[in-house]
Amino acid sequence: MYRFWKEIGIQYPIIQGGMAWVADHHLASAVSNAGGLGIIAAANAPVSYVREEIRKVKELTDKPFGVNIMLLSDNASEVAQLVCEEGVKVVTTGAGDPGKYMDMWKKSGIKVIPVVPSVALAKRMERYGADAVIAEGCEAGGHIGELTTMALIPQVVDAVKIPVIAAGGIADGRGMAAAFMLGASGVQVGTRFLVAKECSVHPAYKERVLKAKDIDTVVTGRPTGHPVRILRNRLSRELLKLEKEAAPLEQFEALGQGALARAVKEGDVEMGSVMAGQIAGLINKEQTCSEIIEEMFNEFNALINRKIDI
Ligand code: TUI
Repeated sequence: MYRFWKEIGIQYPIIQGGMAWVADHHLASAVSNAGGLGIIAAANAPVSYVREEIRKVKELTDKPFGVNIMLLSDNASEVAQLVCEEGVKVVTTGAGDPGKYMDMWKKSGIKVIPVVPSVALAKRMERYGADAVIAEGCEAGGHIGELTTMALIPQVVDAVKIPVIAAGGIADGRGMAAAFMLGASGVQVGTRFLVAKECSVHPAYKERVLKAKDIDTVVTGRPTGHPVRILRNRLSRELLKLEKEAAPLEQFEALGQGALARAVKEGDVEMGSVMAGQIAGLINKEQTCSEIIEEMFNEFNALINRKIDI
């Protein structure tokens, strides 16, 4: 486990989630400079944009960083090549099976860390030569699988030999310690970095996350085959109404089209898709990435060194 992080070259076993439209060079460089692993999200962005983002991070930090490739994107294969051309050291993937890119990435010396929602996919990724997996429970924001972090992590840990990084519902040192108790070797954190000072998501989006309570997220889009966890708003109510009526898929697509960008860029937190994890209710202050990472790690250390009184 420690060898893995040493090879990547980061100080704390904390990876920033590859949040679509959110995880740009500002956030990625701040997380990397703070000793975690910053990630640029390629999402559906044009390849030229992703190239620029990579170059900007290189200007802002000498520390390692990665790129997240969202496999549902039409240009995933072009971004998959771009990371080789640009000498990116770490790739995380989401929303699909990155199998067909694996050889190319391994030949380029890239550390590949796919996000997986199940044991079966974790085992397949290990067979393909993945360096680690991020096992993401359905507490996470955005596109999710079926299992909770609590159930998923120990089952994936028992099924593979490569390091397992836990994601979904982790936003403080307690969550991090719990993940390590389940056998994880690190954590991926998304929602807490959404409200980081260096995160350029629209202030109205941050405000919604900071004000969110425990029960404020819902899962929409199940009928489309791509369930997505978002904060409740007019969009979520309309989507869930369509689900109840078993409306045709085109109607979901019409509502969902551009919805994430509407929230992230325009701050439309009513008809935009305000993706956030269930742990949003725990997050109530804006801090720098450095403060977030230091605080999480200090809490984690205090807990794992503590004898438990019963
Ligand atoms: O990818 C994510 N979270 C995301 S992607 C995203 S952009 C988007 N927006 C609307 C609809 C769909 C995507 C927003 N949030 N997390 C990682 C993740 N990967 N969660 C679940 C999965 C996953 C699911 C199925 C990974 C692999 C998979 O495999 C299916 C297969 O091909 O075998």
